[in-house]
Amino acid sequence: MAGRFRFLTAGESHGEALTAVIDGIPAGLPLTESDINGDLGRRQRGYGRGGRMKIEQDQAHISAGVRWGLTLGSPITLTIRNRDWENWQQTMSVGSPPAGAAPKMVTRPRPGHADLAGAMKYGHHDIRNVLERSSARETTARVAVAGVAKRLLSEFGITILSHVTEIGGVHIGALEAPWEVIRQRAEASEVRCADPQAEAGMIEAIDRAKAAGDTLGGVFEVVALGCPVGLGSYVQWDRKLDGLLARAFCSIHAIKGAEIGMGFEAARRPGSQVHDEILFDKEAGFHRGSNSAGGLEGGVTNGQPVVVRAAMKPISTLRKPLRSVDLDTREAVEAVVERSDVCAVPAAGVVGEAMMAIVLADAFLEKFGGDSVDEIRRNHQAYLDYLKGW
Ligand code: EPS
Repeated sequence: MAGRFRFLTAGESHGEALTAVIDGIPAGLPLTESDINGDLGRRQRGYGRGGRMKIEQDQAHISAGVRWGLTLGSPITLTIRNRDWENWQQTMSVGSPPAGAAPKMVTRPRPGHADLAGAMKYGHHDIRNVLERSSARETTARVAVAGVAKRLLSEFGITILSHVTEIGGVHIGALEAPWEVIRQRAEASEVRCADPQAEAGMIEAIDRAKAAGDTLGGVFEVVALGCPVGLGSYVQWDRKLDGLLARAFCSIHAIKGAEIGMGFEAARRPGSQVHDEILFDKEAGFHRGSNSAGGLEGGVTNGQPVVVRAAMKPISTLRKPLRSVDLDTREAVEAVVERSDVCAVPAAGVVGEAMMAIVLADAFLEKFGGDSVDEIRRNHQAYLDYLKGW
């Protein structure tokens, strides 16, 4: 990342809380906890989620960086309490557990999870020391951080939506609807899918996987509307916005691939069927009749919607476990079964929105940076006025 919008998260899945510190937010941005909590709720929902989501009601608490409803320009601290911690206080105790009460170690690594490689890397013999932090529960903190990024972007007309395009091999048909309609349909759907026929197929597939003790992955699409021309840069590899987005999306738990615009399909077609022709008229200025590029050319936004899709593998905790080897005995065993979800693709779409918001907020601050929202507004307006001359 260019490094204007910086953040770190901390916290174990069943520890006391998840925490994030964000640096780089300008002064004067209106911000309340409810700006963050809406998306935390959206991340928890979705057909195929497991028992944990019935326990949690994720809510962010702001404890630094905001006074009287406005950001101060100083770092912002967010905390989300894990309700389930009440049930895990001994297992996750910061001090040693009482003598004789040490919880059982986890020694049967799950194929697909960080369990085995993480234990070998950090020298842990109790896999709990790995799975607590490698759990996708961490995405709660990212979604909270992105609540602040989205609040900043919304001041400048940039909004982000997501919808599920595929679960367990069931995919949507052609969607000819405007983005706002797709957003509304996805928000009303249990699997966050805008195509009712595919939605029914996805729900059936999840039911079948659940009955078989299996899990399912899928694909979601994230779209940013309202980005001006010129975020990111073509001049250096680590400033290309497409590269930054691919990295951010692939950093989400269980994501194995990200594609931009037409993505992998562009590799199969001739150039004449891929590139978005350049048009001009007095009213619209420079514009395009299509958006195969997904809003990015040369690593720079071109004024079209920014479109990223990500592929999520099936969750690696299977109720009907795969073969594994016990770390202690070296014997062939079944992998450990932690309580988990059958499918979390709908939730992953909300996490994808979060990573899109964080990367765009960073690029936005790099382009229009200032210490206060007012200063950014002046820089932004001057640039928009300049673009009108094109
Ligand atoms: C998650 C919380 C976790 C899991 C899931 C994501 O809670 P628990 O382990 O207590 O059920 O449901 O994490 C995983 C699927 C994983 O493999 O780590 C959450 O808040 O999203």
